Amino acid sequence: MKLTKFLTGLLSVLLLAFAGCDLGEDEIIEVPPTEEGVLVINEFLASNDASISDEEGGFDDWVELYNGTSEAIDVGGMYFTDNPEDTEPNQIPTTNADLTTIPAGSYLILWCDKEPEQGVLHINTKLSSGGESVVLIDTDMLTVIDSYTFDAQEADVSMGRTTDGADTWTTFLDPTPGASNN
Ligand SMILES: [Ca+2]
Ligand SMILES: [Ca+2]
Repeated sequence: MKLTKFLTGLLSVLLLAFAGCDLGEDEIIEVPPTEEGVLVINEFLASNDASISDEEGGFDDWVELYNGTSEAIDVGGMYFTDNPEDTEPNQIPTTNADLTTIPAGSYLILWCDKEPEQGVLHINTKLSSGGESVVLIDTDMLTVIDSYTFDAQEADVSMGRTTDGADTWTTFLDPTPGASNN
């Protein structure tokens, strides 16, 4: 009786193992792995001599955000700082959602010019070409959405992700503010 039970159990395990193998192969074919998109700091220029200028004609430092998700994201109410230890990061205003909303798969330029009077996309801090950090914090003022720490930067040479949203960073002699890094 016990032996029969053991053999039945063994058979079940073996059958399940084979079934599992088949199921695994089917899963790989039927459901290809998908990478969930994210909101990231995608590129920045910490020393702007002649890259692009803002609407006031200022060649200011800029940070490019990329919305890799399938939904629009309003960054109004989120925070940006150049210092991960900052206890008073700059809040992106919530007063103009048209300007602060990034469509799915699109880009947004934040100007780091210490000229917040120029509009909701102008952050009250500049980037240091000597090296520091770029940090995007969620509306709770706690959750770091993305951050990157960089060394000394050359004028008009940006740093960005090798492809939009990728984990690896590189320098770009031809910056692509507001457009794909590819
Ligand atoms: Ca400006
Ligand atoms: Ca870009």
